[in-house]
Amino acid sequence: MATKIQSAVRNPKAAMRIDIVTIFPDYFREAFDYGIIRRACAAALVKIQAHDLRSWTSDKHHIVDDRPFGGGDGMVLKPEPLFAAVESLTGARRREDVAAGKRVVLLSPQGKSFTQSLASELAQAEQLVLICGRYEGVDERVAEALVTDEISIGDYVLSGGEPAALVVADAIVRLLPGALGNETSASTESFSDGLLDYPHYTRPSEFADMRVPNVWLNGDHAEIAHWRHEAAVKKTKRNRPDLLK
Ligand code: 9WO
Repeated sequence: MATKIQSAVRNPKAAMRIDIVTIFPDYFREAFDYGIIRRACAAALVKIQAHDLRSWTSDKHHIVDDRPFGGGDGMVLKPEPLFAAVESLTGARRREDVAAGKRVVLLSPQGKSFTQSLASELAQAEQLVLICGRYEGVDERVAEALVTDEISIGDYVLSGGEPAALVVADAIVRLLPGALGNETSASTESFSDGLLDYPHYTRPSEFADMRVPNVWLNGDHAEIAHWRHEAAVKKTKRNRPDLLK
């Protein structure tokens, strides 16, 4: 007998929602109109919308920023429009009221690392709200009391959270069931086995004095699988020795 307990995962038939909160919604206008992500949107696996943070202001000038307490250069995103945005998009006014299947993400250099495994976890959600910071930062009460996940895509400073939101949305949407063909499991396993991808070659077998290694051409699938693995280990040693430890 089926219970009525609702797990924290999406109904596989319902589209995931991705709501992006930004002061530059136009930045995303064409970003999802290409390739796998476009097909996933067209197939209604996901509905992605970019929202203007200024639409959640109530003053005449739609002000979203203010000067930092304690002084210093630049401006900080005010908490009120961000709390209003998340409330209208999720129904929650605080982190602890965010429903189990929803995640409220702040893209920030102070976040935890975005990895393939975090992408897989977030791909289970029914709704993601991606908050993009700007100026010198975001009022810390947003990170403390509103967001469920503060995420960094890498150790560098951007001019805003928007490029990071694109990266996170892309990595998640391609994992949604039906977004890829049958290559899905292979292309995610190449990271989950802890190695970089193996090199790929195509025709011509000789180009400008550069030959494709013979083992790649001989059609022996077992031997090719062996050399692909060897090449992946070699490349990982050279470029990402940290992954082998
Ligand atoms: C600016 C700055 C200047 C000197 C020293 C440290 C500093 N940190 C920042 C900063 O964090 N600026 C942020 C720019 C303000 C909010 C949005 N910005 C942002 C998000 N930059 N980089 C990200 C980001 C997000 C996710 N993963 C990596 C970077």
